[in-house]
Amino acid sequence: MAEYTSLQLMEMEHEYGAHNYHPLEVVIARAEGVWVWDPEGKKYMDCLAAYSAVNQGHRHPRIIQALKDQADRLTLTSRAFFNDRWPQFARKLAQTVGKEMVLPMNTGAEAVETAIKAARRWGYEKKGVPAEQAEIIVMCENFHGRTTTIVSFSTDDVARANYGPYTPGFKLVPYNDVEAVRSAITPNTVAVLVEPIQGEAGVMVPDDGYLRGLREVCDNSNTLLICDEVQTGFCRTGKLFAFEHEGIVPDIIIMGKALGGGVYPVSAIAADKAVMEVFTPGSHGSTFGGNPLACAVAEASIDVLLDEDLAGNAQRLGEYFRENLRRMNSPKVDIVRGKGLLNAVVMNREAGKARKYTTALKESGVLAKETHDWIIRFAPPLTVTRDELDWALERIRTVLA
Ligand code: IF1
Repeated sequence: MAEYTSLQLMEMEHEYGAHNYHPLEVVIARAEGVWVWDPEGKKYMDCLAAYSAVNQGHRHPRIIQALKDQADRLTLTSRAFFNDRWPQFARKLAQTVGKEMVLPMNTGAEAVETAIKAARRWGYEKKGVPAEQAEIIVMCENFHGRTTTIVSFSTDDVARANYGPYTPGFKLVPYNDVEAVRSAITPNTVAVLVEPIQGEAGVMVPDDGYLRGLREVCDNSNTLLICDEVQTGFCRTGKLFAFEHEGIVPDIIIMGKALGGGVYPVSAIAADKAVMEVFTPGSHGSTFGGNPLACAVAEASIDVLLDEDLAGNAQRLGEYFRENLRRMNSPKVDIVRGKGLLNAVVMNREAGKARKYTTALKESGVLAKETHDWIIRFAPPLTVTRDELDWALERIRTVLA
């Protein structure tokens, strides 16, 4: 018997936990693969995967084993000393993503901040931008994290209001519009920061050619292209990274979430030496960045993605999932969109807000989350099988009928 009931736990959280979320009313107490259980033993399929941080499925045995083995040897040294795991992980990650070097952090926002610092310093020290004049072009409807600098360039007032004074040096342009970026470039532009698919905005997939267009604009203006792959990375969209769908390579890759295998916060940026060498001793860091436990977990996380071809699974089952959603011809659904297993359903205005449907889905055993009132995001772990997807589709069909 569980120590506390779901209701007791929700009330306890309400009493002692800051109300910075409005969670779906389900308490998760145990998880395995794509399945989670509440304290009363009710079973659900997790179709959020912690916003793509659980691509390998909950508690993947190889990742848990790596965590346990490393925990029995060494967990944290700080970077004041070398340790035996970070060099090996740095090499593995750099070679896996095809960049010369990597810099380890912990959360996605920290990796985004690291990329911003790298781009600004590169601008001053390599491009010759006058001091304090660096500009970074960012996209309307972006989501890159919650630090005060990052929310400074958010267009979502819920995430940004009353956190000023805001960090200057960012220029907003519409997403999916290459010309808007081209005309926003100035001699002081050091970088373009973009999500290959905008997750929080509601899985906004840009036109094919958008990233190629940005790559060309950046090449022609000696500007760095930075792709934030925190949510789209590590096989979620059917490729190791979403930028691969357009055959381009960004100058800086921002990684997080699934790099930690749903077990430990691990993030990083990857770049070639021409960019990474702006970081000199003492110019950036983090107590936990590159810690041995994170490295051991992240190595196993990468192995699982590649050995189980989770990109291939996401590609195949993503097509299957969208095809089945469209075939439902639900009168409540305007749009079905996505890439790989990062998908969203946009409800029409008559249908009513998405929260009603995510609650009904929860009652039927499918956990999905609404975003921006009208959109339901579906992003199960990439280890999901066709039978498990059919189980979810059956319930989605009933709720959306
Ligand atoms: C929340 C969604 C929100 C991200 C991209 C950086 C970060 C994220 C593209 C920062 C984080 C998470 C944060 C979490 C909910 C979720 C999210 F987009 F995934 F749905 F909020 F927009 N770049 N996204 O998606 O990484 O510091 O969180 O490790 O804040 O509510 P983080």
